[in-house]
Amino acid sequence: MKFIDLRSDTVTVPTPDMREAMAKAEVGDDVYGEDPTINRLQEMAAERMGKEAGLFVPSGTMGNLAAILSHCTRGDEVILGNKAHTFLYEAGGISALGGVHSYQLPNQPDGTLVLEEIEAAIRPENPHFPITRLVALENTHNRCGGVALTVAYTRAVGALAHQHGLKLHLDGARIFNAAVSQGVPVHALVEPADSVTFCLSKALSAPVGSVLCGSHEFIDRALRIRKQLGGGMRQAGILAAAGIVALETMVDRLAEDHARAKRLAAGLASIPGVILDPGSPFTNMIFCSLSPELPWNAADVAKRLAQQGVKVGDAGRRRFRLVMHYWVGDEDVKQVIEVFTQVLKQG
Ligand code: TLP
Repeated sequence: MKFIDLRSDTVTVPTPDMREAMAKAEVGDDVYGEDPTINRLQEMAAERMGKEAGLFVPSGTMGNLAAILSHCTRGDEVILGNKAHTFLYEAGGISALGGVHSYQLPNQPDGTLVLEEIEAAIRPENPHFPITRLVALENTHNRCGGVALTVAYTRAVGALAHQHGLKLHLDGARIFNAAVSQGVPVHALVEPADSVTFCLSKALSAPVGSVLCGSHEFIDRALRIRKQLGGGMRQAGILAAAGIVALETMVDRLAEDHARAKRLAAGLASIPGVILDPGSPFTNMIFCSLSPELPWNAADVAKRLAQQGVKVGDAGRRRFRLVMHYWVGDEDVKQVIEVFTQVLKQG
């Protein structure tokens, strides 16, 4: 059975152009710094982000972990949102592997942290307290519905952090979705951040990898941490080649995903029993719930949708996440609306 898989944009497989570039990629030993394709990707990534240097890492999780461990040492503290991917879904790596303490602030529905709350969370000098080192933001914000943070907000947080001698890290797993949806250059969105991780293997459809970007001095430290984490990948130019194609060909088209997500959301909202989250979709993610009169939970409905060829993520007992991506076309959108309608009718 052919599935329309909306569980995540992480399910995207490489395009034919990526496979060709992978097959032809020039490679070398990257631990010696000798993989020309990785070096090219890192330079391209740093240039796009307006940073001095880039570091290819196997995953967004390792990018965030290497960043936080490069900014902080054991017993230091990072201020981040209680819905941040790093807090919720990275297996507690920052504390398990880095001894980094987290101070969680409530994420607002628009993905932000309240500036006054950030300021109040910064620890004064006192031997009772951990040392606040870092603020971390996420853009787009996954658990806040794929909402994009603005340049103005990111600048305000950067200014606040720097005023207090802290650094700012940005989990920009989907930073290109944030840039395209707001019509702003990506470097403007990440300019206030001292470091940014962005993912090639999500909406950009590459099979593997993320790039961590920052100053030369920061990336030198992150390189050692990546080695400690086992992320020195040798001839991984084969993977980086797909990442280069992703950066060259997959960024501008993200607007198509956002437009399709809007069409799908409108279709779903018209089905009795489906309630769209307020404002959804902001970018490529749709969040919606079952209305209270329906007796089923999201997992049951997701199972029945899958039996009809549509895979969706359950994002709570009665809530779904559907993520639009390169491999979902206009016909698929129609099909998903039809299948949802049938499944909810049948009960
Ligand atoms: N997110 C995945 C799951 O882990 C939830 C998804 O399907 O959305 N930052 C953000 C904002 C992310 O959404 C993700 C992946 C990561 C980091 C981690 O990236 P990977 O999976 O490459 O380690």
